[in-house]
Order: sequence, then C-alpha cells, then structure tokens
Amino acid sequence: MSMEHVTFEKRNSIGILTINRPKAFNALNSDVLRELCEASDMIEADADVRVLVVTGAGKAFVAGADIAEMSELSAQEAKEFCMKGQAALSRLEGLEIPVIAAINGYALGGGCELALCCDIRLASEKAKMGQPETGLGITPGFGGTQRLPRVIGVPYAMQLILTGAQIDAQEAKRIGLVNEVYPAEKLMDKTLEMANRIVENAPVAIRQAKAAIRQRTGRRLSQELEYEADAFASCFNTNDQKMAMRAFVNKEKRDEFKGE
Ligand code: CO8
Repeated sequence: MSMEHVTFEKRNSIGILTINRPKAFNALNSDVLRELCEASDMIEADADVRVLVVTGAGKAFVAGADIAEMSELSAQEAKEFCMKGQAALSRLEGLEIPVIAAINGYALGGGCELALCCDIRLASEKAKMGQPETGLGITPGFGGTQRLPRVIGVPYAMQLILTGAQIDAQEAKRIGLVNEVYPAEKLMDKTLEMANRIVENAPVAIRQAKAAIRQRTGRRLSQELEYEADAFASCFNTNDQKMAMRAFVNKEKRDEFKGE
C-alpha cells in the first residue's frame, strides 16, 4: 500500500499499521486522517488480516491532532475537522478484528484518543500519555471525553482531562489506561506475541467476542460524539484558544488564560 503518512505491512495474519509522519511526532492532520480511513477500508477487505497492530514511527506514537492545522480554524471549521477525526477513529474502532495499540512514545491528545479506539493498549516504558487539550484552550475532540471515562472511569478521566497532565507508562497502567508495560526494545515482540495468541483462537469466536464486548462500550456513542464536537467547536470562538495554539506554533510561552 503506498500512502504518504501511513504504512501497512503484514506478518502472517497480523497487520501492522504505522502512523508515519515522524517530523511532526506523527500528529494527525487531514491527510493522515484520510489515509487512516483508506487503510481501514483496505484492512477490512483483506480476510487474511486477523489482528491489527497500530503504532507510530520514530519517537512518538501520535503527539495529537495537528495544532498548526487547527490553530486558525473558525468554530464551524473546527467542528468539521473534529467530525472528520471522530469518523476516522470510529472507523478503526469498528473493525471486526481485534486492534492492539503498541504505544511506543508520546500518545497525547488525539494520539491518546487513537489508542482509546483500540481494543488492547500495550505501552513501552517510554510512553507518555495524556489529554493536554485544556491547556491549549480546547476540549478533547476525537472521542476522548466519551471513550476515556468508559476505559478508566469518570474520576480519572476528569483528572486527566481537567489537569492536562502527562502521565508515564506505569501510571497509565495503574489507572487502567494501558493493559501492559514493556521495555521499549521488547514492545513490538511482546505485541506480536499477544497478537499471535489471538490468531491461534477461532476467528469467528474472536469476532463475535469483540462485537459482544463492543455492544457495551459503543452504546449511545454517536450521540455523545456529536455533543463533544459542539463543545470542542465552541472553544474556537475564544481568544484563549487562538492565543494558546499560536504560542505552540510559534514556540513561545503562552499568556495566562482570560476565560474569553
Ligand atoms: N501538532 C503539530 N505539530 C506537532 C505536534 C502537534 N500536536 N506535536 C509535536 N509537533 C511537532 C513540533 O511542532 C515539532 O516540529 P518542528 O520540529 O518542525 O518544530 C516536532 O513535532 C517535534 O516536537 P517538539 O520540538 O515540541 O519536541 P519535544 O521533544 O520538545 O516535545 C512534545 C514533544 C511534548 C510531544 C511536544 O511536541 C508537545 O507538547 N506537542 C503537543 C502535544 C499536544 O498538546 N497534543 C494535543 C494536541 S490537541 C489535540 O490533539 C486535540 C484532539 C482533538 C482534535 C479535534 C480536531 C479538531
């Protein structure tokens, strides 16, 4: 498959999808989101792929949605970008086969949200996770306000989203955000080992088990994502959002937030 920012390879029945835009720490811009959708279509059409691994090229898993692309958006444009991201991630989440996130480094904002769309999250000791959006004047917008509380419960989801704190892999495991933590150099081998275990089990049973569990976590999700998109978009009417994102893009320290 030749795509610019996403690569795909197959090892026996295991597909490995790598977000490959290392110069921006694999930040999700519109092109990456479109390619993610195309990759999901292709994987779904390939009956040989029985488990999918999602990972990032270089130092990061995914450092978020692309702040440079978001910085100057109007509220309406922000809602459109948000819904595009939500759709791409929901597409991945909706694959019938199990999806394992191999979190090799930063998984922040949209990157943490991408990991939340996967069925199992495995992390390198070097992983750093969090939802830093409120420090940028926005809310999570790729499903984080809905999937994070489903995964780690409301209290820790509140803590992570309201503080914007970055947590390390051990802390992520302690609160249930990742299933397992491995030394960085072992992450891929351990991930493939788990994927192989799954591949040994009966394919129909695996698909049905995933679908049955997803019944529980997917309930009402689409309505809730619409609420999130509106909440997210409304932040783009504020000066705080413009100021904070411009500061990131210009590599400056941001001013204090004014609440407007
Ligand atoms: N967007 C765009 N570019 C990014 C991003 C990003 N999220 N993260 C990193 N980069 C770029 C940097 O600009 C830099 O580029 P360049 O080399 O051209 O200057 C390169 O990646 C490397 O980054 P740093 O130089 O900053 O590397 P450090 O090792 O000093 O720091 C960090 C690494 C801590 C990951 C730092 O880059 C950082 O804080 N990044 C931003 C993290 C963040 O806030 N992510 C959340 C973004 S908001 C979001 O994801 C909202 C999701 C919902 C969106 C809804 C859609 C509208």
